[in-house]
Amino acid sequence: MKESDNHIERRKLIKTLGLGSAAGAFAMLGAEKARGAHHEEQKSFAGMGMDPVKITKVRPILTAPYGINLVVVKVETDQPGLYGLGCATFTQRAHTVVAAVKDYLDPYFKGKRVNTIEDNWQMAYQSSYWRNGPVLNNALSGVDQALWDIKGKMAGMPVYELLGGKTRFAVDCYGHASGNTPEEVVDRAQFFKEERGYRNVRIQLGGYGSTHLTENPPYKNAGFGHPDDRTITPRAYINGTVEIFKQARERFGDDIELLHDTHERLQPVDAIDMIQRVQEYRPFFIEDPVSPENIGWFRKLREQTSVPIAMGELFNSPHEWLEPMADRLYDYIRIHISQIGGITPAMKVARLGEWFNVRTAWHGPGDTSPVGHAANCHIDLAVWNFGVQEIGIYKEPTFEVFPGMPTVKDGFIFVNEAPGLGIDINEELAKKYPPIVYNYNWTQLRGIDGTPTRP
Ligand code: GCO
Ligand code: MG
Repeated sequence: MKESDNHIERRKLIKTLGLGSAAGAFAMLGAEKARGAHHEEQKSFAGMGMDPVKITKVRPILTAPYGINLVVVKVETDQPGLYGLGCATFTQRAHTVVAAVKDYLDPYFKGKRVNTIEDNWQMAYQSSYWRNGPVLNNALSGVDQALWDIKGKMAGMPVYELLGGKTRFAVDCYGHASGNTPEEVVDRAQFFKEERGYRNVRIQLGGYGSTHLTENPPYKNAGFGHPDDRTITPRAYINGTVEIFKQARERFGDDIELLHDTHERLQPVDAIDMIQRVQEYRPFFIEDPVSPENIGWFRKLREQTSVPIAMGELFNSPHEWLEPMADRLYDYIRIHISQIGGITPAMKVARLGEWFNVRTAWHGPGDTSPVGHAANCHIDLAVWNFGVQEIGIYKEPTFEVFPGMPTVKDGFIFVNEAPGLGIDINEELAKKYPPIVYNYNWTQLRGIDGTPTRP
């Protein structure tokens, strides 16, 4: 194998610095590499030992570079230039997370050590007495992920190395193919397969529950509800979903994995019916067949289908995932890792899943910030029971606002091979994309008679 420039560089560096600090040199090389992608302030903190670096500031950053409110937390330390980033994105209530970080976690964490991540997590988690909610968990996640980022920088290695190292070369992912007609959906799936090299594609007819199929619902004609409310007709949604699976299999045969998100929009018994009807088309998984409130239906569902089930993006509390996981009632865990408090708890969920053959499929659409994507992928690289990773298609200015964010090639996600999470934020640029006014509409779902329906 021809000695790459990399090797020549490395040999030169070690020569100049002398073996004593080879480790530091390697880290510096890593940091050098990343600097291209990183903000200028970065420098190597490798080999500086863990104690006594202290937290000096915990700051929320709210930005919307692609029209979705993202909350990123920056943890600053008493070491000049040493800081970490973490995702705290709960886009539906972004301002409340910002307040929780600013008014509670900043004063709480001031002066605390950066290296005692587990202790910091447990003590902060119980500091509100009431716990396990989306706002406080997201706020805590921002700090937790940032502390892993800092520890990686101090150790001079990517976070996946701290989590046990790679068990695969990259992260297999899936894309979102949707359209208003079955043909449009299958065409979009073809784009992912043939132009992007994806092996896994999620297919949806219209938005979740195919609400575009219901026009002039009776409750609106009767002046009930709000004109912007969305409406689901379960039969139309189920038939449409069966049709897109049918047409996709006709076009691609088994040369593609097909995923679908029911998004908890059906009555459990209808979800069982739909899953039985698409079973012949061999879905990779059906996601959120029931709402977290209907977890009790899982056993009934499991008894009636062999279709793999994915669940969990709405989970905040261990009470929601523990027993169904231990009872092997689903196959993929879809948690939005900031919703449960970050990398520290997510690693525990992943490790637990290993014993019940539940694989990871962390939540990763647009309302997971690029920092959250990096955190997802570092875990994905390190855990044995990885399943698949959701990720959207990102465009500028996102890459400029978040230098070092994971990239996708041929349906695989690659993290930036740099110390920590490998990602940074350009705060000046982020300020150019102030938060948007959140649009609730998509959650305002009703049945044709106006009955509120879980979104
Ligand atoms: C998914 C999800 C999302 C959510 C969204 C809520 O599987 O990607 O269901 O699309 O609806 O994250 O804000
Ligand atoms: Mg979903």
